[in-house]
Amino acid sequence: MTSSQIDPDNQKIKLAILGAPGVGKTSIAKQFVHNYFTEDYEPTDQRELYYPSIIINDHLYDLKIIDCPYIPYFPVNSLYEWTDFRGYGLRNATAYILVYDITSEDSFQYIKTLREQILESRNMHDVPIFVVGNKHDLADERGLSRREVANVVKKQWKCGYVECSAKFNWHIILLFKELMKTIDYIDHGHKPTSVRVQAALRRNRKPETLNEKLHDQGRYSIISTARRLWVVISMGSNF
Ligand SMILES: Nc1nc2c(ncn2[C@@H]2O[C@H](COP(=O)(O)OP(=O)(O)OP(=O)(O)O)[C@@H](O)[C@H]2O)c(=O)[nH]1
Ligand SMILES: [Mg+2]
Repeated sequence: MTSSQIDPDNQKIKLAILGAPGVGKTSIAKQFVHNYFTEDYEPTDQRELYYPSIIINDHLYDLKIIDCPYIPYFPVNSLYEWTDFRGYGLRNATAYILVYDITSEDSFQYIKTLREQILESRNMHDVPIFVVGNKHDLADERGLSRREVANVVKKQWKCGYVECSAKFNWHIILLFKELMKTIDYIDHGHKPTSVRVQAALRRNRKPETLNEKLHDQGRYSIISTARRLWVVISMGSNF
């Protein structure tokens, strides 16, 4: 597949960002979508939605990122989802990003419980959970050791694990890239060898080529790139 043959049937992906209060959920979403960070803390009181699009492995995905306010528990059934607006739309997410603050052990305990509630509440077949340790810039004040957490998350939970700093925009793109790789793998499986070879041959291609193609369609403009992950703003995407 070449850049001019990007799959026109964009996949709709709903990502829910969950975690204890103040761990940096909003900061991660805003840094990813708008390259914006502030030290000021304004607790999120109702869910915020972001609509970036992403190209990975020549597949175009329209994302709906749900930045959730703190929820005391995951909505165990659709009745709970409807009665508490904070948890609305969470039960059918395509993937979950569970954020904790590496300086707060309590915030890890929170996502531990939340993960159990998610697993008990819905069918999680092919629904990835990604655990994110935010505020890496404060690693001197770390609570649990990285090895301890990575061991639990990767080996026991079989989940992806990334540490990042929304403050310094460190590993934010990486986090979404790793998650989208997982989702792309679930959707498309392994690429056929011939496509992989073509992809390798194209690695030197200038980013502008794809940007221009998308611009020609009048729908997208690229705001950020990192190796094979392309983050684009989708004009008027709504789902
Ligand atoms: N040092 C540091 N501070 C951060 C980082 N990310 C977020 N913060 C700060 O942590 C505070 C909370 O960040 P938010 O993004 O609002 O946290 P939240 O998880 O959305 O909080 P709620 O909406 O209340 O659940 C703010 O003061 C941010 O500036 C980071 O990577 N490093
Ligand atoms: Mg918030």
